[in-house]
Amino acid sequence: MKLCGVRISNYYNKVRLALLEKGVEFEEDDQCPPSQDEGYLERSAMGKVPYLEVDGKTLTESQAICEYLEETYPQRPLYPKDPWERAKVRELINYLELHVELVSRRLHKQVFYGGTVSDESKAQVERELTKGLKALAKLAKFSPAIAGPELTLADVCAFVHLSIVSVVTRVALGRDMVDEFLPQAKPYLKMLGERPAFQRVSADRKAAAEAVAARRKKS
Ligand SMILES: N[C@@H](CCC(=O)N[C@@H](CS)C(=O)NCC(=O)O)C(=O)O
Repeated sequence: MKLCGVRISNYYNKVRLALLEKGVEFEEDDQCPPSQDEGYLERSAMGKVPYLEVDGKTLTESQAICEYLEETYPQRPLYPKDPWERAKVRELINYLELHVELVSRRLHKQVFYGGTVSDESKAQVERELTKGLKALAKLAKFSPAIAGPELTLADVCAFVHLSIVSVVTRVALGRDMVDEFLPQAKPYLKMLGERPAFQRVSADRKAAAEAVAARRKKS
């Protein structure tokens, strides 16, 4: 089984973290950036990362990949047993990804790729993020994990996504919206960051980001 993508990607890191937390053995091709080349689209139909190669076949979409891993490797589960609690974990993941991460992603063009985002788009993002983060604050338990006492896939998602949303809103909007609407997030992310798998993924993400910055400076 091989995980393909790049270590600066939050969705790639979501799957990598899930694999590491579950203690599943896997190979990695972390030099496999998103692409619209025909060959790449055969493996990842939208040209996105991550994708997982298993026995010559590929699977895309981080959530589908994580659910496949959960069913195939039930050890060290990242979902609670109770169906209601499992659904609550999925609910949190949807809030994090659809109503927070995907919204703030509209600012990436400016923050990471030297482009510009119009004031109108920024205001729209700000409005939608306010709604998404307020909603997340209602659902998040932080007791101590985001869905309750046990670490779940929702924590993995919160870790990889909230840290980016924090930076992106600070840089593009001049306000850290995560900190504003989820003041518990900072100590919670710090606590997660002390787990070995989280520590490792963070360090590797940082190194990958530095390598990208150095390459851009050269070219
Ligand atoms: N819903 C997808 C999102 C994956 C995604 O957006 N990946 C980004 C990198 S973080 C990507 O490949 N972007 C390139 C593109 O959109 O063409 C998932 O959960 O896997």
